[in-house]
Amino acid sequence: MKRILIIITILALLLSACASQASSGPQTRSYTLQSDLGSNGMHFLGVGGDIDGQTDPTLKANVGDTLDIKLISGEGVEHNIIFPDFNAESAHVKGKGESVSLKFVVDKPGSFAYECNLPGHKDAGMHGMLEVTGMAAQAAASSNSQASAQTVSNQPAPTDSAPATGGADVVRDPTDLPAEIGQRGPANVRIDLVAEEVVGQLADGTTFTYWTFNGKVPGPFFRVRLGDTVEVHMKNNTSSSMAHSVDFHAVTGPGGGAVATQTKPGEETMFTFKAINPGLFVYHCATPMVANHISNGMYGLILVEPEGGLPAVDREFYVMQGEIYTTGKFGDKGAMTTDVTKLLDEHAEYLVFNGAVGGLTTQKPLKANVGETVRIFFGVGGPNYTSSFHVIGEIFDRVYDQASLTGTPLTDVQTTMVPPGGATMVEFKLQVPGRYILVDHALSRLQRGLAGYLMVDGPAAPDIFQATPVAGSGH
Ligand SMILES: [Cu+2]
Repeated sequence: MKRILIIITILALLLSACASQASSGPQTRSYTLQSDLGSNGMHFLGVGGDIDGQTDPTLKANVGDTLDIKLISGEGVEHNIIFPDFNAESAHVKGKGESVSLKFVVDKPGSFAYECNLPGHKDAGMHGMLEVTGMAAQAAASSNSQASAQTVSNQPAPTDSAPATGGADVVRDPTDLPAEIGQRGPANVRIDLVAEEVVGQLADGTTFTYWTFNGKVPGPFFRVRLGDTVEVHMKNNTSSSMAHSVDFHAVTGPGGGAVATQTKPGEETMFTFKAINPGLFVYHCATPMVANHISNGMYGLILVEPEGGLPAVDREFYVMQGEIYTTGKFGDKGAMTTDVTKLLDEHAEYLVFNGAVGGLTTQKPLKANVGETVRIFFGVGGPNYTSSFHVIGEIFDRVYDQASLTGTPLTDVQTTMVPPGGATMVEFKLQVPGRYILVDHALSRLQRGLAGYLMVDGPAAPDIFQATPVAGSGH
């Protein structure tokens, strides 16, 4: 019995010796950070301990310590945390309250940055510093057995391998636009936008994760009148991974509304503006990285009719051009998302009218009849490419250059230039039946999906155009 007691005592002494040795050596430093989105941008907020309540707090450690970071999504926007100098990168948090952990050993002294590496989030403010004190050599001795970073997540791994077929139809029908306003006086008008992230059909066998206004690309066509007071409601779906917003080029005020409408998933914002300039204006999401939100599909047009409305035409169409920067190459099959490097290099894989390859050709072509005058409201979401808008086989009778509706239109124009974030309004009469093709006359883009059809029905007009050889013509 006595012998057993002695053994226990020796064991206890040994254990306590080990413990005291451990506390004087490398330690585990635990920090909790919570993502935060407010009017002053996106940030990491310290939770608990020395960093409680601090914005983008400076974290501290000694060489050889294990850093144990817990990242919580405070607002339901997708984030992660990375320490580039240590090749340490956490999984992504998505839903509000979700958390991920990141553990790694700091093996060198110095000042190092940490940040969220989702597109635009660092620029929006999500970055801070890690200060590591101590000697590099000591670190090498104490930590070379556990050099690599490990990540632990409480959520299932992202499934980017969704089936490529069966993506939602995101193509906005080119006839989906409200009737003219015409003669009424100024009024109060309410418009509603809902940010919806959807896996849509980009091309045959290829899907893409679109971010949309109201499920289609482009977003809804809005029609108001000069002098109207417009109440804009901006809702972001609960299932969204990102915050979204809207900047209307028709607005006179900060950010075109973008400052007032940074909207977290599951929330709604609003603002009002008075339409004091007539014209055809682009609107788009303006949440960092703005180019990413636009290229993913978040753009549309709003028409502010001048007093008395626009001249009467027989048909109106709504067409917008955009670029898509997919992870795979043009023509690759499968589920695609955005390649941010290609986006920053302005190297688009796809260019599309109304959201998808074939959207305005085989799926939803423009249709009209001989004798009718048609109007196309054409805008460029972009975010980067200027369009040389042209209809093969037609001449624009009138071009409201730069979508200026109050000046005298240009007449008899073949091709008109429309910059990103810009628009035009063109009108022309149809005399000859057949298929006309809408293009950007930078025709390499035709090979990357950029085409639309205008199908014109009606009697032939041989006095204007004759495709069959005439007897005696020598052909
Ligand atoms: Cu957005």
